[in-house]
Amino acid sequence: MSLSSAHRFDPSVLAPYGWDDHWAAEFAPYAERGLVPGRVLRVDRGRCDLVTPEGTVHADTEYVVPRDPMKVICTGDWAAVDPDDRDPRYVQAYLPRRTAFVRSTSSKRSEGQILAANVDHAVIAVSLAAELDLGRIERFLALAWESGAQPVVVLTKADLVTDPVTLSYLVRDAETSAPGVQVLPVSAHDGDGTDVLRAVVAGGTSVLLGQSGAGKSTLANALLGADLMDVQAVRDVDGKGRHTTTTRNLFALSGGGVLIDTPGLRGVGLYDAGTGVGQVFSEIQALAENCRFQDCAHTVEPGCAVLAALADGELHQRRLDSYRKLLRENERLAARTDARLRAEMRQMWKRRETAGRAALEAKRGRQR
Ligand SMILES: Nc1nc2c(ncn2[C@@H]2O[C@H](COP(=O)(O)OP(=O)(O)OP(=O)(O)O)[C@@H](O)[C@H]2O)c(=O)[nH]1
Ligand SMILES: [Mg+2]
Ligand SMILES: [Zn+2]
Repeated sequence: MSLSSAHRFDPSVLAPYGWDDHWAAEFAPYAERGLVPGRVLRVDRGRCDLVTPEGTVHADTEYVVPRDPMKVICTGDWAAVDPDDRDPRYVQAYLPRRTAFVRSTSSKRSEGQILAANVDHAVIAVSLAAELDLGRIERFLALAWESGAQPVVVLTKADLVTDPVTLSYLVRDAETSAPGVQVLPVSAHDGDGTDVLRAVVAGGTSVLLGQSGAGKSTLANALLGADLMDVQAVRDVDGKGRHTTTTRNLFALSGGGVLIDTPGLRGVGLYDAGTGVGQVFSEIQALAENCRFQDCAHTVEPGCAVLAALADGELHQRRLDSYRKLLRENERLAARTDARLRAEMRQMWKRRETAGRAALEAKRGRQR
């Protein structure tokens, strides 16, 4: 390790941002090269801001932007950056991710887009200002489980539901769609529930996810105790209007924990989320273990425990329909990814064949 970098690097500075023994060990080979560790606060057009022992630095991301969007450096990543005697500074590498929140970029393509890296809690913000869309909650949950983070559902703007009985029904509806997941009604305006949420996000890194206008940035400001994120009145109910937040931003919370605010997501396509879907519908999977046939499709089979649960009201038809829908979507995407891979392989072989033939002809030409 170069003396100067050893001297400069005081890891305690990065502790509030989640630096620990694990990251120190991962970073060791880069420290030997005289590089500086940093956590990505935000990424913006080929550059990024990182918090480092040398303060917040701006660095070029050219070396860490490969063609695969899943491998592009992202908010929450831990990186190795040039020391301050280099100008411009480059991010030289980023450390292997512990978790990654990924969605598919659009329904027509089958590429994954990474939304946040090294996240422990996925805070799914759903507004109580509109009718609860349980299917959307289930979709976000599938991606959250798949990412490796522990999800929590936050029902925002709880002050708009003035009747406590109505509120308790809404919470219960969300809970039936989220087995094993905490559902928290929260109001950033009057502070209800924010203490419980603060306790959840105090450990590790949390990412706020949800539709535009769900109140993510308002919640971030409430947790931060400062107006660091811009907030704007919702322009339309379906979230297709302008998004207030446009980049993903990482903050250290004074009470412990790290928070990432993200721009609203219009849609979240599943991306290779089979395991996640299973976890969202864990009660259906548990029921299915008692079906007479192991490959039961829960449609007409005799001795089907899922159909029996539907019949006696233990399981709701909406849940089963939603489960099937997400499973189908995930399978379609997997098939498309396979088709794309096959097409790429064919093209590669074709190119090799052409190149091989050209080389052979050139050789023959020389021999003649
Ligand atoms: N009544 C009420 N309104 C809230 C609450 N939290 C947020 N809002 C309002 O909801 C609107 C949208 O809030 P934002 O925090 O900007 O929403 P966002 O999820 O960050 O939106 P994007 O950045 O576009 O993704 C603003 O007008 C807020 O004042 C709340 O607890 N109660
Ligand atoms: Mg916002
Ligand atoms: Zn069955």
